[in-house]
Amino acid sequence: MNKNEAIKLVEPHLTKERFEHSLRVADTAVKLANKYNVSIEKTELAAVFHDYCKYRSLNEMQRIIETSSSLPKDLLLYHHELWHGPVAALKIEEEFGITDEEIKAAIYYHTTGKANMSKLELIVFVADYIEPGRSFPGLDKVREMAEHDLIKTAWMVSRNTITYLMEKKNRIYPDTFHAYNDLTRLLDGGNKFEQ
Ligand code: DGI
Ligand code: FE
Ligand code: FE
Repeated sequence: MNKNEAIKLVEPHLTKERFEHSLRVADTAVKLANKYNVSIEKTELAAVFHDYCKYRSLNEMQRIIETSSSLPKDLLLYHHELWHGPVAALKIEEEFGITDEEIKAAIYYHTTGKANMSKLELIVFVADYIEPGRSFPGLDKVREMAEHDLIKTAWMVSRNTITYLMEKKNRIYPDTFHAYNDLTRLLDGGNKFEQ
């Protein structure tokens, strides 16, 4: 499947704003893929499909998580905002036959991140946050870092998201913390006490 075919499949499922966000994430992700030597074709598909299930009903997503043998049930204990990535990773295989594990993982983890992210996972995680339609506090610095260091950029995204969630007194999914801890370890060089 190529980017244009993916776009045609995604568009009817999203609002105009969300669809345009997805296209901007794809453009941003492709720039990062060029800079950091990642497959452009995989990046395009992962980015175009990343929010494919954003507007599935909560009932449907809940049912999919409950009945799937591969999705962790603890997702249901956390905010439903965390469900659309894992559900989309499953659905694009089921509905469109996309079996590529790297693409599916980048979609699956785009909201939370996780430990040991691949370059493709990092790129979708970062592009979703820095695409030109976003305006978060401190975003200029994150965009600037994306020109230089993918790990440091993902670390900033992870830190900003956790800080924001804590300020709102939201609960934080373990993978969200795992991403932060792992990226911090990579930046540390692992040379502090084993933490
Ligand atoms: O789908 P998008 O709006 O493009 O962006 P997204 O999928 O990255 O994130 C959706 C929201 O999820 C965003 O406001 C941050 C939030 N989020 C990320 N990690 C966690 C989380 N929300 C909760 N409650 N817990 C988390 O661990
Ligand atoms: Fe999303
Ligand atoms: Fe998104």
